[in-house]
Amino acid sequence: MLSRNEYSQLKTVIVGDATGAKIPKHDISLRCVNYADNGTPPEQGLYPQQIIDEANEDIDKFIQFLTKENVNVLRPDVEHNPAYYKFCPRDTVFVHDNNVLYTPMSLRARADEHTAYRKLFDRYESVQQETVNIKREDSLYNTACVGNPNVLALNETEPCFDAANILKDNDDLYYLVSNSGNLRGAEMLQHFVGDTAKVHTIEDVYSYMHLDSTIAFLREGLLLANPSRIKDRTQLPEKLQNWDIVWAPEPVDIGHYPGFNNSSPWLSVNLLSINERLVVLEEHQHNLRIELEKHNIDCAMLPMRQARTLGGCFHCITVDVERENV
Ligand code: DAV
Repeated sequence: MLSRNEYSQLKTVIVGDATGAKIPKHDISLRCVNYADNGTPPEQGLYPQQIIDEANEDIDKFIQFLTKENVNVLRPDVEHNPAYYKFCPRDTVFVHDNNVLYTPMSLRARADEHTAYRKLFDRYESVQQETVNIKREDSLYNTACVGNPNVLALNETEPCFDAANILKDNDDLYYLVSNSGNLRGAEMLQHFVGDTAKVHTIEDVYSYMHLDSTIAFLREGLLLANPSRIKDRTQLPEKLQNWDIVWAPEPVDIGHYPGFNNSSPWLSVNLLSINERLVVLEEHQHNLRIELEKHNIDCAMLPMRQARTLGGCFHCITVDVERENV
């Protein structure tokens, strides 16, 4: 059985690759989903080589760490030349129980990204892989979202969501409704997982990309929350309201490459849990480390210099494929 939560002992993980990362062709999906709050997209084309090289150097260090922790590391297909990137497998690949879902991505340029990962699951005989193809017509996107966080980018013309809009806690899945996931997406996810899990939506918390710079699950009953988005525990689905909460301290802003910015400084929350007593944090986040240590969680402090530039820290750039399930 594949991973069912975010925190039990990690056994096998996919780690992304910055090679070939690019700004795709400009279209309505890129404008509404990635740049609703963020000026205009940079020109189409490969990211500057320095970004790609530094990201891959830091990925190599991360892989050395994972190997030392006896975690088996899988990599995206080297032959795959991405239309966007293969740096954040988390965005595309949803793993739960015996199921792998390649989600109906919000960006047109990411529609075929799943082909970089499919072969990695051939080794698991009983695992079912499903791809959702959608049309992504212009009517899916609402350009009124640009500059207005109260209007979401996705209409409800068809189900649409990135896998990183979801966090999993065994029999419960938490789904952020935002610019990268609509309500019909949550319904589709529920249909897909059937009676293996219940999908709970999180709404009116964060309009932009993904759930994993807003909440991280540390163990059953303990979560890390971003206080700039979750102001009060009543904004959480009922099942999470009685969990203990570590409120993330103000992040250390590691900045981004000039002209290329794909995320907020709150990628500090975007940690990868190795197990209930050890997580991987971006190396400058010492105040967060101190808070986590109070809960007996050790932190491996590792570099990810281009995290903000490319829009992903250690949670985004991975997919936990196998954990010791509880
Ligand atoms: O906080 O800007 C980053 C994307 C996480 N997958 C943020 C979201």
